[in-house]
Amino acid sequence: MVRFAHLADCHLGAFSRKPLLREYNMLAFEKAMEICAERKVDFIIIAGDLFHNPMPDMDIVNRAVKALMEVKDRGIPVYSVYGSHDYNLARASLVDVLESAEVFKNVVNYLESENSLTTVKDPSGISISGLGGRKNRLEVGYYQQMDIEVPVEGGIFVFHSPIAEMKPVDIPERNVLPMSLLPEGFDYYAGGHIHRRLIGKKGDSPVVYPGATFGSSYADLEREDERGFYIVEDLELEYVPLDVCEFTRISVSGDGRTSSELEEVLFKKAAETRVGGVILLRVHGTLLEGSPENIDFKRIIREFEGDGDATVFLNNNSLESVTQEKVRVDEEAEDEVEKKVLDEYGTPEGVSKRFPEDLLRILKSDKMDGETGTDYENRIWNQAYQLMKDMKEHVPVEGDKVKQPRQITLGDYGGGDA
Ligand SMILES: [Mn+2]
Repeated sequence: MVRFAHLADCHLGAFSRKPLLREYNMLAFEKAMEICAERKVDFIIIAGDLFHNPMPDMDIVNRAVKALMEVKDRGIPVYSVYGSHDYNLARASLVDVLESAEVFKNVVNYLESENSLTTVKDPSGISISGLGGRKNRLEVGYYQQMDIEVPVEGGIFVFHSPIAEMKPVDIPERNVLPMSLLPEGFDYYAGGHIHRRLIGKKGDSPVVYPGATFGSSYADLEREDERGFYIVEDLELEYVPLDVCEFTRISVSGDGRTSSELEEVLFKKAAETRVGGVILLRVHGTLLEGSPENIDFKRIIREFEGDGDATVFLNNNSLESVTQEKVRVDEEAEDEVEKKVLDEYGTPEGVSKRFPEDLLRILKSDKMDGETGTDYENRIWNQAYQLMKDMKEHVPVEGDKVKQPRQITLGDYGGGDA
């Protein structure tokens, strides 16, 4: 009897601007490690994105290492692969440091193993192989070239990629991995990257995404799914939920209300809502008068959060004012939509049509593999600044000067991708 735990997408350190959410996320992981110890699993697999970024804050590192060492000291090995968030091509990531310190074993590094998979043998006798994720799904190329010997003894294959046949339709992703590219012959495919719990099949073997242990975005938290991980005993799957806090979902419509009426409704709602945990506040609809900018959401959030045992996640993206001009767009491709919108709105007198296009192109450029959040933001800012400087006579200036480039530090980066 072999019993192992399969977790993925812990994203420790996520929600850096929301201390309470960051704490819940960490608590979920600590709880998972405690359960693994209590249940005396033979080993633990973490299928990528253990951390939200390659170099998390030291307090996060400290607690993660403590939790990992507790299971390790009980003789439970931990195997991991890189995720798309905690891998860094240019420099060592924390995952590398923890591997060097033997806190856990990073299962496979494809680049070093030259087109073939290496296998780790757990003391229980189970073989574990794996291939981590890369930014922008670069790992798909590795799967295409990889030479894989079918393991005689079966074993576990750990991966961190979206499988085409299993990917939920609402996750846009260009480079998905067809199931056929997963190497054949394993008994269990331990997936990560998709933050939802999904089970598929390759031949007779389960292909499993346990989902995120807590989540790392508004969309993750808004889903009413359970969060947790799997304990697998002789290929029988048992889902272990991780409940660390209450979730309260509040939806308020602006339909038929003015901005000040809606603001009043929200303050009243905040005054009568006395819950701890996560409050997911969705404000939507079309205002009769006034605009969303007239509403003091910051104060409303503070009002909801009260003494600090609740944390509010606000989504007011679909709140509109009736006077807001709407551009109807039927095109589907992103660049066609942009072109249509720019054509319809036009640019202000004296501003070249190319200005918004160029600015959009700069703002859309992806973070490069190995680029830190700070470097990325500074690069984008400096390019945008240069463009604005070139168009100085057409853009708002302070006095006679264009605002200078600034140094920015960014906590959460990596955006909304899983
Ligand atoms: Mn993830």
